[in-house]
Amino acid sequence: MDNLDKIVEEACQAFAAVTQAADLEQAKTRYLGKSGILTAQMKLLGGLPAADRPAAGSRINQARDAISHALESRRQSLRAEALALQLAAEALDVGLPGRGIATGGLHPVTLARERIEALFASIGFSVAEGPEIETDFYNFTALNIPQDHPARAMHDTFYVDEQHLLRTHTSPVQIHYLEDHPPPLRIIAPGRVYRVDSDATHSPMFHQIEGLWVDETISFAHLKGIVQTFLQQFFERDDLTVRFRPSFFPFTEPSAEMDMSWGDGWLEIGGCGMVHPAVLKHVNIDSEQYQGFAFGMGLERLAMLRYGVTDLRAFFAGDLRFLKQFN
Ligand code: 2NL
Repeated sequence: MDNLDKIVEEACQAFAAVTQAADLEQAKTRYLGKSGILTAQMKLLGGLPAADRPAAGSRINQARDAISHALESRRQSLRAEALALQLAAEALDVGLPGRGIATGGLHPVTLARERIEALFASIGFSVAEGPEIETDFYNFTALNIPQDHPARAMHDTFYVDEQHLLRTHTSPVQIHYLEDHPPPLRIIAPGRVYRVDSDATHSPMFHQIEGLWVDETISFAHLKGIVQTFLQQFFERDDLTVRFRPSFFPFTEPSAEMDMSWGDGWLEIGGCGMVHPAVLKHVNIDSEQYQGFAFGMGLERLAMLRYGVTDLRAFFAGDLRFLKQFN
């Protein structure tokens, strides 16, 4: 009985020494458990004279209360320490600035293409698309460019295999369209085209936009009016004029190079002509009943002039400092 105070003191020290909840429960068992130190003191009560038992029992109860109290208060302080550690580890500084949202932008060639598509859509043209890998027939033969024709040498062609090539212009798209749709029809065909050519002003892959209008009364005058009005609207310049110079393409007759007025001079902007009867014949259209005009322009050229880009290679370099300017 005399060492009860010592037992209580030891228990308090043991509780204070633990840092984990599990160790605290072990210490509790050591003092208050069935075979614990304090329980052993209880068992000694039976050996005391009956008169001394109540007082001794009461002292043991006080000791047990003191230990229980110390245990509970250590439990609470351990819980508070754990919570404080967790809060410190999970702390968020809600005052930090956000990371910001990076939005992508459209490539200037895409911007130019969408602008052109919208302008032609407003006068009833549909957009036609087709494969970039073509056969010799659709890229050349149907366009009145037979085997061994010198115009094939003009288009330095990438061949995929004996039967397939990368289209050198988007005209094959229009051949497919003419096969599937009876006239009257008016379409533009934008897309990637490929030629064996690479220097400061030529990329082996570039973009073209071709236009085609076939009906019973379509003339060269319609062609010039449509092209000039389109360019005036694309560049937002009502004073822009177009000049045709005689030229040659196997797929048009007559044919012309198109220049537009720019500053004090002229800039070549594409080629055009009336669809050659041999081309119409390849797609089973009666060239006595129907005529059409066709034209082709380089999309990079139009985009450079519209957006003030001076180096063609900037379109293909993928430099974000360049691309972000169009955001
Ligand atoms: C140019 C010249 C041109 C065409 C493309 C064409 C298409 C069919 C029939 C006839 Cl299906 N012609 N397209 C006609 C004349 C010129 O492009 O300088 N392109 C960048």
